[in-house]
Amino acid sequence: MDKFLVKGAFHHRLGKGEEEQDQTGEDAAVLRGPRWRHIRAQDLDCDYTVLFGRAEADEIFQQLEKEVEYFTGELARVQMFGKWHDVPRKQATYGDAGVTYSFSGLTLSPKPWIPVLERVRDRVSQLTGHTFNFVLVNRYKDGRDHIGEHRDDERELDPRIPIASVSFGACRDFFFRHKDSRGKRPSQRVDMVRLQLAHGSLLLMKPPTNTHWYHSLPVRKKILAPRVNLTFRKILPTKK
Ligand SMILES: O=C(O)CCC(=O)C(=O)O
Repeated sequence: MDKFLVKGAFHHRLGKGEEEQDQTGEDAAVLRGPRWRHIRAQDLDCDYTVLFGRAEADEIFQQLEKEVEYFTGELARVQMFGKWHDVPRKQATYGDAGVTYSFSGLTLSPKPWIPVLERVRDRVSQLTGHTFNFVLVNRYKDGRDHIGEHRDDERELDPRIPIASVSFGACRDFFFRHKDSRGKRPSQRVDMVRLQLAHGSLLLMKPPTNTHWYHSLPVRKKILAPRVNLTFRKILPTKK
């Protein structure tokens, strides 16, 4: 499926103060087991690898396209400054029975796992040693769909467990911005961290990254192909 160019599978524009360790190509990763790229900056600790080779990533992407059921109606809209807008992408949640999470001011239960999501989840768990009870699926129909700057620092998330972000489809830019370097009068100057998330890739966002850094997937109008991103999370049991 050539339209999903695995451009810069390991392409990461290094910011000042970031370290780069280990670099190799996708084929080698598939043959010898994944090679990690470690991305470090002030309070940022992420690891990146290509988890699925091209053929497997294509197959999973096609299954996701067929089987994931996205939110519609009110859940596909968001209120900003008192006005309702369509969310600029599609979203769905799946997870363990009994798990609940807050979304747009509502307490929701995810849909039960489907085999394609279990397949990706189990592969991530096998590789990282972490287990996940929830996944948020984001589908971007093209480069106009996006997600604005936010931190995944909700209190319901287990703060010790990384968020595992697995991408399929179009390769997209992904930016991190430090919380103290936002706005007109930042209290610190910290360089942004810019990544490209390739087809079949895994980005592990490890603590304390999401406490200190916002992330976003910016608009890229030249991108015409769709992309599906899965963020596997560990949600803490609700206190009774
Ligand atoms: O699509 C992506 O890579 C980002 C998704 C994201 O930011 C999130 O699930 O919180």
